[in-house]
Amino acid sequence: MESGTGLISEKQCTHHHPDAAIQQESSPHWSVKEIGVLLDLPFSDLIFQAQTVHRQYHDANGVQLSTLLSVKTGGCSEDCAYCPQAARYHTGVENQSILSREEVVAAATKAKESGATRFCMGAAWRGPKQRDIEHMTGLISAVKDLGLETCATLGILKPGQAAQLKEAGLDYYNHNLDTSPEFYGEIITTREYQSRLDTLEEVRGSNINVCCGGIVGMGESRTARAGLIAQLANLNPYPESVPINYLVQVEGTPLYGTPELDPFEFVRTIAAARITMPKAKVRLSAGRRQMPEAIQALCFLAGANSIFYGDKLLTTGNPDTEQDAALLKKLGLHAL
Ligand code: SAM
Ligand code: DTB
Ligand code: SF4
Repeated sequence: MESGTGLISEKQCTHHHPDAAIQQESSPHWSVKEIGVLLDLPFSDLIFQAQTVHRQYHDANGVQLSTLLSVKTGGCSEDCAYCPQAARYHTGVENQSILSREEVVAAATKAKESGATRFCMGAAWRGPKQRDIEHMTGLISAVKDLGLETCATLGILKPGQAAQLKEAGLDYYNHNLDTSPEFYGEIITTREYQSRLDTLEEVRGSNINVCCGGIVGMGESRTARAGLIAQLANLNPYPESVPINYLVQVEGTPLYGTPELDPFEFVRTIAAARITMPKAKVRLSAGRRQMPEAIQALCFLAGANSIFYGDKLLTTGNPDTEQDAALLKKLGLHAL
């Protein structure tokens, strides 16, 4: 990769494997080291490269808007160190059993009226049971009937579950790798990295679009951020949607009090995602409420072209829609 010139051609794959041509077409192989080189570039060189790639593949001023709804909140059995919904941490999140079809339709209708095009339903489960899948299929088809794209994030999927969700009209499934394989054990011990890759295979195998990203600001190194991006970029094919979350520190979680990461590191991570996954929608995800507008603008410049839109993420706050509409207007960005 030429550094500093900003002249990008799709990365050449150097593998001599018989499938190399296919691999290159859908997902050129990136090493952690190469992504580390990108992250180490002078900031302006990195942003220029990302912006150049962005303009080759996307409407430079378009932003996709997704609204989140927690359809089942709190009481989760897992130990994800960032998560306010894990039962074992005392975060003040109130448990809420699964919402009814009427409640979800009301929230989705409001999201559509506000301008969202995708509605993402999250559940605090290790993974869904068969009766949960049956309830979710009802929610998915009801949201789909409103003319919205549907997304769900329900945890680990067992064989056959993704097919049922697809059948109900699910367009995207979100399942994050969260961080690099090496740092992962510091954050989660109740499920393996491999289980995440297996769920992503289930989703891919059922022809559901993959939404997969991670979290930045958990005390990881720059190399760990490169490791996360390498994992994502080397999925074959890479995800259609890549949410990059900036850790929302919630009191009571083990990661509360983690030294704040310099926001430029977050912007760099967005740029590396854009360069390595040129066709993906890269989402500037959690953490925007804590982020100055100027940093958000840098994220758009670095190739982010999707946001969570609506007053709430799952349990924590997000900028309100009026504020976001004003920000998009100021920056001359339009909804996709
Ligand atoms: N329980 C399911 C699972 O873990 O797959 C689905 C919901 S879970 C809350 C979805 C994702 O939200 C996590 O993988 C993580 O990337 C993100 N997330 C959770 N808490 C967060 C926080 N405090 N800050 C940033 N991202 C967070
Ligand atoms: C994703 O990558 N980020 C969203 C969504 N996928 C499900 C979740 C962010 C959660 C932030 C903490 C909370 O609100 O509970
Ligand atoms: Fe449970 Fe998901 Fe939170 Fe982990 S991230 S504790 S699996 S809700």
